[in-house]
Amino acid sequence: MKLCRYLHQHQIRIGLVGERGRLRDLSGAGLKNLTQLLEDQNPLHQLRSLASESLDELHIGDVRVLAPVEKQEVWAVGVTYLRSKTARMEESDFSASAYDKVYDAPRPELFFKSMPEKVVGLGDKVGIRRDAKWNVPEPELALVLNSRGEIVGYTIGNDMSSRDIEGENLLYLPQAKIYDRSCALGPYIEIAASEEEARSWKIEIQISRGEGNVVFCGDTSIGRIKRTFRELAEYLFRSQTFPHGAVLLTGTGVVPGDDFTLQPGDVIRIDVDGIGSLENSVVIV
Ligand code: DO4
Ligand code: MG
Repeated sequence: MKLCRYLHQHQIRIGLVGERGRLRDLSGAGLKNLTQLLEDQNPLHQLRSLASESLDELHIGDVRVLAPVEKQEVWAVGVTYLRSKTARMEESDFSASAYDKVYDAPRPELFFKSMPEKVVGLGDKVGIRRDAKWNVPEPELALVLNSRGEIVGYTIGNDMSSRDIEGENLLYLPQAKIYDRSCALGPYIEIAASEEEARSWKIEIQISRGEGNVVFCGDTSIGRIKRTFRELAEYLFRSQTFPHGAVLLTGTGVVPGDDFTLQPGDVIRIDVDGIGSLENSVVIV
């Protein structure tokens, strides 16, 4: 079941997305925010019960879809796919052994990505830094976790990154990863899927330039992520509380060739089988 956070008639509402863009307004059944549902002891049961009520119906094309995040911090894990490890070892002489080691180490790489209010949603612009020369999107599955560290759902994430800054020195990672418009999430949260099902999904990316020329496309299977989702969530919640829950990006497995960099105006589209499509155009920040 797909949940959506959207703006309609100047109000933020929560809706259930159905076939052919059908959107049912859950606010009418008393659901005022996402967190209320994510924190429920049995979100799926709660959602089914809300969905059985008679609800106003809209079309997704008539509303503004917002990033599916409220007060949740966004974190990310890195080097969870072999492709990510090799790409990073190639971009950096200086830090190559760090990437090599973390791929096999028991403790994963975890880093802070974004405050919720800085996340951009479907149709918003994502940023490339004005002081970076080599910029890429990172298409990633994102885990939606409640305050108990339970995986309640999945959404799509784009971990925008500056590879030249990251490659110059590992200590520059926060500057390569955290800046205005560097994190996109959306469009929906898929609530019902198990980890096994999510691991069977494909994640695809397409980057278009100018009159729709495709300048890069690629895909991978979510099942290639080296670590289990439970393990990733468990490390995030070790010695740290998230009173409103958190969103955790699970790493990228699709990296364009070394001669590719994003340009302003490029359109990035990320598709995940079980969730939908997240599309954003690029702007310099
Ligand atoms: O250490 C660099 C970041 C890794 C990352 O973001 C990824 O693998 O997706
Ligand atoms: Mg990443």
